[in-house]
Amino acid sequence: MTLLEKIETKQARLGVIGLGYVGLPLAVEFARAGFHVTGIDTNREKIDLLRSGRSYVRDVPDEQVGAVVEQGHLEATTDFTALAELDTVNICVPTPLRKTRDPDISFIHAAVQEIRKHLHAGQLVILESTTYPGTTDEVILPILSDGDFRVGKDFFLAFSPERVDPGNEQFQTRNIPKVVGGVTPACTRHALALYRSSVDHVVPVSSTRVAEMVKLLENTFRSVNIGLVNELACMSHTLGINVWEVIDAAATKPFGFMPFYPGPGLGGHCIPIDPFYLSWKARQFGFEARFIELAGQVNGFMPHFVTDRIADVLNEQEKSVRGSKILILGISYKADIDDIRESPALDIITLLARKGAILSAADPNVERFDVPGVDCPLVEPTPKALRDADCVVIVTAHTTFDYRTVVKESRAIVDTRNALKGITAANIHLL
Ligand code: SAJ
Repeated sequence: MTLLEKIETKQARLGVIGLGYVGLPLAVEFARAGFHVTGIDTNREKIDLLRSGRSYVRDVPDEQVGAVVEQGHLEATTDFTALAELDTVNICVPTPLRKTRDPDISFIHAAVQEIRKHLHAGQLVILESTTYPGTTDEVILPILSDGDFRVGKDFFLAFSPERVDPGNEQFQTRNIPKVVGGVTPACTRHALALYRSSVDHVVPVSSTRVAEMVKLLENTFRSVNIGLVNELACMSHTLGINVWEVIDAAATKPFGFMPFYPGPGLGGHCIPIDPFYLSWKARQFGFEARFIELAGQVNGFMPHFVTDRIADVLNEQEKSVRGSKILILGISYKADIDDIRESPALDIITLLARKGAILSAADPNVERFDVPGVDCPLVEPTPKALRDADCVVIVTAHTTFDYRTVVKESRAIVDTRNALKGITAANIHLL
């Protein structure tokens, strides 16, 4: 039976390497489509949770994991030798930046080396991790082709960018169009066949480089537009104009405009990072990606801008940052999630700690967090905690916060997300 036939009859044995916020939803979606899926991750704790039918990704309910594990459609292991039995492998591992802001594709490398060890005829390998254009062709293909296997004949290789939007209840793996680019047309055909089983809409493109670039355009688009409104926020503050009102009014334009909103900075493991994969690659060819670098500078400045606004608000009370009690409301990188990676709240906490503030934080979605060398306990945002604070800073606006109490009890509020939209009060200071 050919791989295409195995996929079409759902007898193909699928694998997903990397069971994070991308890999786990994908593995579960494949399993719910009726495939036998082997999830592989180096994190023993994740594997144990999955084996006990529990999820650790907010967008994937325990019930979904429990059902596919119970049916035997999803197996989880740390053992890469399982690859020898698999017909397809999706790589969904992290692609962070090094301290030097260069791409770190060591996780991709490690996964591909494991795949190489167990590569057999007819296997389909798909990279989903966001990376620079050329990674699939220049890094993965040579490793998998170093024996007798020929791509497009003995094995198939493609790139398909992940588009998971953590916390988005409207768009999940099944109904987010999937872009797919193969090394050869046969590679594309096989990858499309696999995704058609579990995703409503697949979008073939002519190469892996195009597919890699699609993702980077999507995220650079966001980073640059967020940078634009962040600069506009700083400008509007200087001009004494309410930038939020400006954006809301501009958003009434029924065409040619898409609202983005200023904030305390850019968080998450994608938008602050992915564009620098593109600028790094462009620089190898002597091309300076100026918009990417500029957006990075503007977005990276926002925690400093917020800290200055806090100092201004305290100054109006004839207080210094040093010795003032500052309560940070919301520390995840965006609303209604528990992820604090790259969260601007951590930068703001660090900057305020350096100035000698007495810090505490409140976030109903975050159970623990740590800013090295900084004392910032997690507290309940009780009326007393709000009253005791010299300044309350809304850094992330969870929809579950009761802002009425915040406005009523707080002496001064710096609202970096316009969370108190429509409430006018002397103690509220907008970004
Ligand atoms: N942000 C703003 N202003 C905005 C929008 C976002 O300051 O107008 C901030 C957010 O607060 C957050 C950061 O930017 O700190 C990133 O926000 P995001 O909405 O881009 O959310 P992510 O990074 O969790 O998910 C994004 C996806 N989001 C959307 O498309 C809405 C998408 O770009 C990718 O699918 C995903 O990253 C990824 O995995 O690349």
